[in-house]
Amino acid sequence: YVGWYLYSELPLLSAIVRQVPDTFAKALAMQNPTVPVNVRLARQQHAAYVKVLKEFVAEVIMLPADDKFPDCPFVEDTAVVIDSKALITRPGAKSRQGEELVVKEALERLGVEILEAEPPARIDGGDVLFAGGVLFVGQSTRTNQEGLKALASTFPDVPVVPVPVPKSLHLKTVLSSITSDVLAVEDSVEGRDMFVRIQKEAPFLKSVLISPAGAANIVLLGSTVLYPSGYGRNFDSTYKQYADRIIPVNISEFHKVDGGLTCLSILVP
Ligand code: CIR
Repeated sequence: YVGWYLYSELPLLSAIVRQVPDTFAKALAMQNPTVPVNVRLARQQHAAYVKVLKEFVAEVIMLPADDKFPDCPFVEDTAVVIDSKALITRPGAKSRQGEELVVKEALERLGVEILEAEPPARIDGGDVLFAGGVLFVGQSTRTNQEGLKALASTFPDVPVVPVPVPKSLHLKTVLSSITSDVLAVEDSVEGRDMFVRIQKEAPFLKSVLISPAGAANIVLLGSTVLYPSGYGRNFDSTYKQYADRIIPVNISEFHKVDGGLTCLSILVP
């Protein structure tokens, strides 16, 4: 087992995911999808995503869906975990407040130290990017100053930096990490402005511009990149220079309600 630790690029991780509820077509969306969400297809896509995750993590904890919460598969928004500590968030959308309870219980079972955001703090995990040793926190419609402060007091040793998110749902809708020092950044005015802000704090971070909107939300597992293939584009050549392995994952039904790949899991060391 010592050998496994030495040679694997990934620490032993657990992943928390949550099943797709019957009410998923009622999930929040900034724009009503032109083609409605197909819940059956969403479940198939979710299962395929989980299957990919299982290749990389020691354990996938599958939480049951709750029809009261159409957005419950987007677990990323409910907790921010670094090392063995977590901030349980207070989701920014009213209809999502309460989703965090079962996630908190799952994290407790994993032995993670728990802190909780209290009103008036509002914060979604999708607004939090840990890159270059800095916690970048989107200031979006979902995450306020108090939410940022809750994060800062949970992780007092890490610098916490606000990044305005003027248009998109979350910070990570627009950018995410491809390697420890490269970010995939949406090729838009918003994306470029956000990256300028980030680079001010962490000048060694580089960027790769990605379009269309939403496609820069990727999951990094060791030196493997999972990227969303539901945008009708193949990004293999873009990511090849950064990753040993590239896995396209189609989550078209989740994109319809503003969800990306990172939203669908919480990775716990
Ligand atoms: C929402 O509006 O909250 C959900 N429909 C989408 C959440 C996506 N989560 C994320 O980007 N972390």
